[in-house]
Parts: sequence; C-alpha cells; structure tokens
Amino acid sequence: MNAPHGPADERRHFNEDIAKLNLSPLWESLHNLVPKQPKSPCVPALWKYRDVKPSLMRAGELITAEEAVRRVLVFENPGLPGQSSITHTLYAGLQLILPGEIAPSHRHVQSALRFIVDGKGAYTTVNGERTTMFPGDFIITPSWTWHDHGNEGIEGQAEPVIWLDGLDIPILRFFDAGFAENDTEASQRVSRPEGTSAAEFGYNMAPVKNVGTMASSPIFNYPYERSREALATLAKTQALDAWQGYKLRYINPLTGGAPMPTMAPFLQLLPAGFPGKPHRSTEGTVYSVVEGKGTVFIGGSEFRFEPQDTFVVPSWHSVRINADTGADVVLFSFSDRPMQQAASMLREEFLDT
Ligand code: GTQ
Repeated sequence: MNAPHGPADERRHFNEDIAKLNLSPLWESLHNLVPKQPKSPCVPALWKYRDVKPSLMRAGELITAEEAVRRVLVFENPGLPGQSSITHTLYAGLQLILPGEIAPSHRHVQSALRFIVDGKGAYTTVNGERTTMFPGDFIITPSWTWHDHGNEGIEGQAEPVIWLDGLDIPILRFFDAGFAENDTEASQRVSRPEGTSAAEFGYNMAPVKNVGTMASSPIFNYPYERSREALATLAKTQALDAWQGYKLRYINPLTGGAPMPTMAPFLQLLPAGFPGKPHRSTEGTVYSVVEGKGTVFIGGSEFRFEPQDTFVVPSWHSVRINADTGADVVLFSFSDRPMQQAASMLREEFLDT
C-alpha cells in the first residue's frame, strides 16, 4: 500500500468543492459502477393470489375500469419501492375487468403481454381484431398498437376476468422514449373477424403478400390449449432437462425470435416430484404459476407456490424449482432476455448444486 497522497479531510473538502461544479470523483464509486458481478437491488418475492385477489375485487368496487383506464394492482419489488417495477427493466400487475366493463382504447410505445390467470370471456382488441380470453392464454399488445379490453362473457355467462400484465415500462422510462395517445372511441372498431391473425400466421404458414413488419409477432393470442398440448406430448416422449423440465419459448413465427423486441415469454412443465437443479442468469424473470404446487428457491429465499401465484427472480440469483408429488407443475414466465441478447450481455450458468 502506498501512503495516502492527501489527508482525509482535504479529500472531503475537495469532493464538496467539485460537487458544486457538478463533478464527482470516480474513485469513490468505481466499484459500484463497474461491479465484479451483478448486485441487484431487486429482491426475490412471491405474491400469493389468495392474498391479492380480495384487494383486486375491492378495487373493482371502488373504481370502474373506464375511470381507472386500466384497473391494475401493480407488483412492486420490495427492493424498488414506489417505482412500479418488479425488476429494474420489467413492470407487472394484475388487471381486473368485470362483466360489462370496458377499458378504453389507447396506444403507447410500451409493449404489453397478458397471461390470463382467472376467469374467461373477456376480450382484448388489438389493431381491429378481437380475441376472447381463456385461462392460460398468452396474448400480446405490440408497441404502438391500438388496444382496448372488455368483458361480454361467453354463451350468456360473464364473470370477472383477471390477467397478469407484463410491460417494458421501466425500459421506456429509462430511455425517455415513451409516447401515448387515447383513441377517439372507447372501443375501437372491429375490422377483422376473430381468428384472422391465427389463420394467417398460426399454422406454420404465412400470407404470400402484405405480411407487414416483423418487429413483433403477427399472432397476438397463443391459446393455452395448444401450448399445453405441446408440453404434454414432450413430457411423454422426450428426455427431461434437469434444470428446466420441459421448457418452450413463444416465438414470432416470422423471425423465430421473441414475440416482441423487449420481452421473452416461456411456458414450462415440471413433472410431479421434479427436483430442479439451480440455474442463474442476468435476466430478471417474472413467473406465473398455472398448474400444480411446489417450492422455489431463489438466492437464499424459499417460497411455496400454488396456481395463480406470481414470483420474481432478480438478476444473477440462483433459482431452483421443485414440483410437489401428485401433480405436474406448469409455469408461465417472461424476462428481459431479448434486450440482453441484443446487447450481447446475457450470461447464464447451469449449476450442479
Ligand atoms: O392494458 O394497456 O398494466 O397501458 C399498464 C399500462 C396495462 C394496458 C397496464 C397499460 C395497460
């Protein structure tokens, strides 16, 4: 060690002097600015649906979807209070729409995804086409597309519908690149029959003309029925991955990449009794439990989970998931993986213990 060049109080005075010039000494912050490994302020957390649903239903008595514009309870990471963020890059919340309600049409640069958690028969309209929601369906609202939601029920039966919203809100805030506008009508005009996008792009085929842009997937509803069937078949025919069980990613059929530029969604099946091995990644990931019960170990924390619960795995925290015996576990998840891949900064490790 060399002797210090200047006494501590002189250095402090120096720091105070340069602060007046809007300057700061790098040597005080270098270790935090360029850490040896990620040190996320985000913490592992799990929200039990059983606890959240009563508050969401109460919100349904206090404000209409139309007045709220979007009636959502936002999952706030306990390490990022007041920031409406579940990780540094991702926003998540549960949205409620009651029978007969509408959430008015608007558009924004933020991309959104929906994963249906409870109830059926609500719809979302995206750029002139409606899709009816069923539990487990994965739906996207690409950047700058007009969208409104409603709940007319099906076959004369309407019930409250609740879904997980995932948006890249913190990213748009970080870049100061957000724009938004309201539509002139509360419900946009429907110009394409339901099922048109699925017919055009959902069967490993695509229209020969007028395919449009490829930035986001032209499919906007990925029905649970089909994704679940794929996992069930793989679970019968393929070898299990010791870390992830059977895990598939949803894709934009035109590129093979993620359905939207900023967020990557996944669906995975862990057979009953599955003892997962630990894995860590620089991704922040949000999980929604679809089927089965189990235990998730995130860093030093441990949570029991059951269907409809939401949990978050912050960057570089090891995650290990065990399925209880008795029933297979199915998990939906989404992460900021595509942004990290685009910037060549994604790192992940599959660990043995
Ligand atoms: O459904 O358009 O959870 O604009 C947050 C912002 C949902 C939506 C959210 C939104 C939406």
